[in-house]
Amino acid sequence: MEFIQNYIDGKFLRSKREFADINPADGSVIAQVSEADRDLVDSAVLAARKALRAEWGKLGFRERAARLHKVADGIEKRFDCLVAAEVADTGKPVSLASHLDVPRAAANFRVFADLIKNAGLESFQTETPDGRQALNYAVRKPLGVIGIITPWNLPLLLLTWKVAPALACGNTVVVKPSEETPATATILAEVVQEAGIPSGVYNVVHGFGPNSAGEFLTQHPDVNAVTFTGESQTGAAIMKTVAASVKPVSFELGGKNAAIVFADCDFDEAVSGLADAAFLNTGQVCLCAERVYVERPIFDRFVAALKRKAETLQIGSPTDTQTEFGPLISAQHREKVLSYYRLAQEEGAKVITGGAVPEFGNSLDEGFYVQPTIYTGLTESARCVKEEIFGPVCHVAPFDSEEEAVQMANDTKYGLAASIWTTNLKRGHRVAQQMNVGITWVNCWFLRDLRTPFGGAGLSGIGREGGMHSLNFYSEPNNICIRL
Ligand code: NAD
Ligand code: 6OH
Repeated sequence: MEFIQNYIDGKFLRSKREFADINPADGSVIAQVSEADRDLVDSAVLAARKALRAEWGKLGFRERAARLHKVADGIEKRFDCLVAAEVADTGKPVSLASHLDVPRAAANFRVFADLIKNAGLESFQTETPDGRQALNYAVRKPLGVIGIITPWNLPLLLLTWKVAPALACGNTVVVKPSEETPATATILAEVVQEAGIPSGVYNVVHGFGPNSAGEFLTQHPDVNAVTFTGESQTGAAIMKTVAASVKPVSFELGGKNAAIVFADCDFDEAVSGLADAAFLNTGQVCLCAERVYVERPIFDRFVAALKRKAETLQIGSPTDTQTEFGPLISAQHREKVLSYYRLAQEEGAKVITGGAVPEFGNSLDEGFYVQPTIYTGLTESARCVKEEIFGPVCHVAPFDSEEEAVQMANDTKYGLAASIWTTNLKRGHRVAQQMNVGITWVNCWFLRDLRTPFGGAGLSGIGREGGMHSLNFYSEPNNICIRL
């Protein structure tokens, strides 16, 4: 059996306690993982602090960028190994990991390597009322040691989305990947080492949240900033912890995202887009649409077409290249999703399809599968319409006017993403601009340009990452005023 170890100051380290890494497709144990205790987290932060003052701290941005490109090369070289590890840890289909997760990890390093080379500085020519002149310009300095805490749904993609800009800006990092998916962050340590990134710049500590590595990292007085992707409630707990030492935070949190489908949409494009938005990664993407509002004249036809899509999804083993739909991440998460499936019926939902656990008659029955599920008939105040389920499930409701659709879509404490489906260009712009979210897609979903602002309003997060937004979070401006 394999061991997954912590990576601190360029060395792989075991600790006293271990926990099991489980394959969600059949419940088997993939590896034992070393859980970092407080001393190990302390040594990771110390190594990161020391590395800031050593070679890494003296490198210019061109050389940092060159090494980040080498990390991207290394990810591409280990493509198959990273895909296999991600598939085993998450249960996501191999087709998805090889089209989305691993290519995006390489792209994250390339985009931020190029951006740091091309980003300009803010400057002002100053004239005061009494006639003095000055030139102001702000240089970007690293924040220092960044604590990075990530979830299990897109493990390598979301980790590198933070590691790449943090390193591009000259910081050092201590990452705490999700306890469910420790493998790819650990393989990345080897890639980073081979790319010539000095020891101590990238450190990995494994473990859980409360009273474990996650909390030890966010509590640490020598961590200069915390960036976190995960549940809104966890974000609240981390915020409390970091308040004691007033650290900057960037939070990418949960969502209860709406899609609005107008009768004038390209019907087939909308059905296929919504099938992705509801079921991709078994519905475990923060951007997934769990609330779908469809204009009444096409409501019945749309529900029937989405049901066909759900029922023809190829459910199976994640390692089979034909599989489109894998298990949920864990037995515990399946229990949560199934509790919402039961609640939906108690709340009066009509089950259009799914709502149960599929049967395979083989080892996959030990996995954490649920059926893709569509409900209709719930009131807008139902808990299943209000709370993030984070499974392959959506509720479809009819609407009669644009105003009503906008009002229902915005009636949530979350504010991450929305999608609008219409062939009326003016309506697309008009409705998109009324969405109280961080990201709105028109006639598409999860189509990403890594230079754009990414993040959420309300319970969905604090701040934006992406492009210059990431550079601005991961650096500290020092404004220099020169009297002319
Ligand atoms: P989670 O909040 O349970 O865990 C995320 C990470 O936080 C894990 O590494 C965990 O160990 C750690 N953690 C938990 N408690 C902690 C604590 N008290 N202190 C420090 N660390 C702690 O989230 P999850 O279940 O892994 O992921 C699913 C959630 O993430 C969903 O709510 C989803 O919407 C959200 N998500 C949001 C985005 C986004 O970009 N907005 C992206 C992906 C996932
Ligand atoms: C949430 O599960 C998905 C987040 C995606 C990104 O952060 C991204 O950069 O595409």
